[in-house]
Amino acid sequence: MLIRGREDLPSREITPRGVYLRRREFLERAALAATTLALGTAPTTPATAVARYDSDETPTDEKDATRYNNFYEFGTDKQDPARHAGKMKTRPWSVRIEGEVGKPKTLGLDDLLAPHTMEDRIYRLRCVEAWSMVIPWRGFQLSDLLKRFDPTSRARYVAFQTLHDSEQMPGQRRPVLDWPYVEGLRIDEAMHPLTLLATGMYGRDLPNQNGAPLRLVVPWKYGFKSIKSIVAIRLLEKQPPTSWNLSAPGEYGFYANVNPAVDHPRWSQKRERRIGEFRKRETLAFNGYADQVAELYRGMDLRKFF
Ligand SMILES: Nc1nc2c(c(=O)[nH]1)N[C@H]1C(S)=C(S)[C@@H](COP(=O)(O)O)O[C@H]1N2
Ligand SMILES: [Mo]
Repeated sequence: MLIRGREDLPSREITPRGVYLRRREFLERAALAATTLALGTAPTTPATAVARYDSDETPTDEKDATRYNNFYEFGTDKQDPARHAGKMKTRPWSVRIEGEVGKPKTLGLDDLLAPHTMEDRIYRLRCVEAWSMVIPWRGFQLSDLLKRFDPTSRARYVAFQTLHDSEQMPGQRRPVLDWPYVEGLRIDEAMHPLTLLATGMYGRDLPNQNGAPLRLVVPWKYGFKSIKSIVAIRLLEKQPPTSWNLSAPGEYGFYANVNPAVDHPRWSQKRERRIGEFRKRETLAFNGYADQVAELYRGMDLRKFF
């Protein structure tokens, strides 16, 4: 079996290195130029429309983001995924889309990705262990994928499942978690424009340790919600079980919204260490995305639904 090289990937999957940065700069200049034209004067505030979902913070060093990972399928040390995930075969790869959809289907990765236009977005990632990073992701909105499969009116939740193969994922030989890793979102969270399926980061395909070939990115929730190396997406009427909630229900809830006001039972969530920095930063409600997502939880007691 040949392992597919970059040259075999659909061309829109290939973003030349550095383009994500230049593109952002270009869009900002273009928006600025358009505003200047329209007003006939230099604008006093920078254009924000194109950067709405982006963080304007400096991305974490790529070496840190690819060598300091949580991916328990490859071991529980932060360095284990970079050391051991290389063995995982990410082509061919298929994803099952099933449950409360009009058109359940198992699709090869290329067919799954084909109708989607990749975008680059810089998001913060905040782990429940109180560290954070800023990552330039490449991906597309989960909502665009879900819509293709015609969710039924009973679809209230979305469940995700990681590959289960202890040959390729040696960490699955130990009962650290109940394998395979599973995660879930409420349907409105899944359909939110901030929620991405990522296929790349830093202008390249995802390294295996970061969840190749396809992972979830939910920037306002603790990192464990962003499940890696997805093989199944299931739409459901009932709330699905999630790995960390099964493992320690008192410590990890289903919602797992970043919330500095609700401490983990064993440590504070008020502050975080940005990887690459020494000083601590204040953790922001919903990881700084409150303007976009707080509305989803209006009227909910976020201490109870943590
Ligand atoms: N399948 C799977 N997905 C996973 C994990 C895991 O152990 N297995 N760890 C989670 C946790 S705890 C975090 S913080 C993020 C880390 O993502 P990163 O390594 O790309 O920074 O992945 C999440 N997704
Ligand atoms: Mo995490």
